[in-house]
Amino acid sequence: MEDIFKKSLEANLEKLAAGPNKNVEKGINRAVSAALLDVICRLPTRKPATPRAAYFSAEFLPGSFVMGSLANLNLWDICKQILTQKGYSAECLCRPRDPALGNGGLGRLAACLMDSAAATDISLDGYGIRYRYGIFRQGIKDFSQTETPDIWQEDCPLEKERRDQAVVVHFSDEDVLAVPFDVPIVGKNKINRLRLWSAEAITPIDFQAFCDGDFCSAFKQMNNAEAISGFLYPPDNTEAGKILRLKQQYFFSAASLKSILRDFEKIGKPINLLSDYIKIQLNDTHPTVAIPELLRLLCEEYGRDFETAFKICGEIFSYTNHTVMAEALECWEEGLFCKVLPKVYPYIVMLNNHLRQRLVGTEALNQLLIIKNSVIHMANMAVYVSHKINGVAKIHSEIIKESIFKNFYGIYPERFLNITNGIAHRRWLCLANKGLCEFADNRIGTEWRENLPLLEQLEKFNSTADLDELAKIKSDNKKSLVRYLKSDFGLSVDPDYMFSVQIKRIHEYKRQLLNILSVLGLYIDLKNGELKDFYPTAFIFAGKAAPSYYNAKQIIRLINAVSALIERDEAARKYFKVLFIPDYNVKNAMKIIPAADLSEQLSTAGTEASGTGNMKLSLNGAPTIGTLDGANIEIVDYAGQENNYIFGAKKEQLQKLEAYDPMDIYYSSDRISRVLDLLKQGPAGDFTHLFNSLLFGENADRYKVLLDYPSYQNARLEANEDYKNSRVYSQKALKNIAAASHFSADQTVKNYNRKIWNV
Ligand code: 26V
Repeated sequence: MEDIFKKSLEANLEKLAAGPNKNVEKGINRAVSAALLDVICRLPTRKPATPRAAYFSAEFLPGSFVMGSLANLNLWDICKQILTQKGYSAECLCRPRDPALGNGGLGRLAACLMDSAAATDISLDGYGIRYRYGIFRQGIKDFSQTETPDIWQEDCPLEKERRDQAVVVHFSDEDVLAVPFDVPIVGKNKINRLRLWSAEAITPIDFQAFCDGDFCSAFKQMNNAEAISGFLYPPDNTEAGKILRLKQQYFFSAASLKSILRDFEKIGKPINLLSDYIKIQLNDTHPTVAIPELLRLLCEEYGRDFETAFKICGEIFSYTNHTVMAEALECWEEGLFCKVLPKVYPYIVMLNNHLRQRLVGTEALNQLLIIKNSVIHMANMAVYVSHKINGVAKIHSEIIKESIFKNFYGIYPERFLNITNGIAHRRWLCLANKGLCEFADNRIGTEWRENLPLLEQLEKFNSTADLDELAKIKSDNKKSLVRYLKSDFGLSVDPDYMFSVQIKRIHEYKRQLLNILSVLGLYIDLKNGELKDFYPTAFIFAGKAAPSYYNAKQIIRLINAVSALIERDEAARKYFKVLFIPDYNVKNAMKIIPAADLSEQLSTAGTEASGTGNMKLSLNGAPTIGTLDGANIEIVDYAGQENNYIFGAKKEQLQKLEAYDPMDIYYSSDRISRVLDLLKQGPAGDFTHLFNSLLFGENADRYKVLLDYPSYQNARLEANEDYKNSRVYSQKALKNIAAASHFSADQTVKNYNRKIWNV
């Protein structure tokens, strides 16, 4: 494989050198893609009759497909070597914009699982939407977030348009053409497929209007259809936004089912055997409209009765829950749903009646209903039909059984299971952290690259020489991040500072506010001469706030304001640096993560389903400062409490907490009131809104920032103290690297297959 790739790449690069040199970056990407395709066409092809699983997801955040394929085929090092030999920079491969077709963890997990399925020989295809605009590109102006469109579709050589396999999707007001774009997801012995659908108007209809001179309606129809794959998650605070979102969900669910059924028909088996051929994993509630749609198809197109169709659907579907935030569980007003999807709606009513009949007499039947007070609860429907329902970390899978799905759990306990998330280590370690990979290769050989659990053996390599080498690798990675920040963002930071890193979506429950308030607290201590021997630290943040999320945007503004405050103060600058890196995405994550000294995982206990950034940081040798929440719990179980910095109230303590009044804390703690008072027209600017949200109203300090502040500050000082002794700290890093061997997405996807799909 390596030989074929090498020959092909060299030949392609020669052509590139000989040709007109218009856009070298593009040329290099094309050359590498072509060489990859030469390898890919020799892999065993997709066999249409093989039983398979399908991952239905409204989000995929794959990062560069070229880089991902190189990582999956273990061709990255050789590729880099050849490019360097020929005088090109491998950096070019990260240059084109990533397809950023997701918001965060949910979409990134989908991409990691796809990569790992190909690597572990599991037949898993991904189905989603080819949004014209993925998540916005973030900038910072006057301390605040700006949003601009992200144009990514220009150059994606591994992607293939399959117009021949387009299908029509029907809505009450229009028919839309769904055109699939396929990307091969490769492993050493496997090609799977990511199929993303793009929406188009069906031309004959437009054309007629056009001929009739009705340009307005011809173009409007065209634009209406194209809007369906226009934007990732349109804001749903308006009726039009809601309708568009429902249309998106149905659009890709219906198109994907058609495509699957078409493949199944080619095998020539009776429809009753469909579930032997396909298992569908519903990634959160977004694709759950696939359930009534498949019921409808089985009844109307294949002539099955409802009971048979229901049984088939039960065998096919399973559902993963990714959040306990009530706001994120998809609900539709019955009227709206019926208006957009009148043919699908009756099947939801039938499901609701079926549930009512089957569970008649059950206590709390009302909680279980799919339709309540004219609102359709998609999560209830998913749980009622699916044969398996999983959470994404141990604690989260327990929480869903005792909270949102408590009543279902009482009736169907055997359906519920946990599958802890994992990460594609070939991307997050092999691609991102060359130094650490070589450190491992030199001590335990290279087999861990295919089998991450082997990395656990690294733990015993803890001589002073080993630990010093580990520290050197980290220091080199920090220098490399510093260069990147300078060249691409014009940001400066001293690589000798400790790098404390919080990178994730900005959300109140993730508590970036706790982090930045604590920085303000340290600043006050410094000014009062109360901060002794503090090791200089760079507090690094990155993440996007939803454009309509006011508080999250204020938190970004506060971070940047505190950054400026410290910058203006010569004494403070010697100890602190606050850095907000704009436009957090897969590419930036790959640069930041290997350079982190400390991983900030601060969510209020019980709110973060799992987290996956926490795993990536741990695998790259950053101990966690965090709460006992999500996968932090499992990270610490494997790596040891003594090698991490756990703080804050536990979930059980929070549940017992009656009548929490943050004002009590404000009045009883000078340390806390001093910090909070700075928010009110203090030196950093006016942040009265954040001040108020912490102290006033029914939801004052909803996420218990003030409650956990003192223990966070202590944990932070403890980590700072430990960091001063490089060997002590590297030993903790080493334990984390070895223990993160438990979080390979290879293992996760194998669990999905073993416990749910069996394909
Ligand atoms: C969405 C929304 C949208 C409405 C406002 C409130 C809200 C809160 C949370 C979400 C998250 C949607 C689902 C999601 O992305 N979950 C993430 O899934 C990751 C992969 O399983 C997991 O690691 C993260 O903990 C979880 O937040």
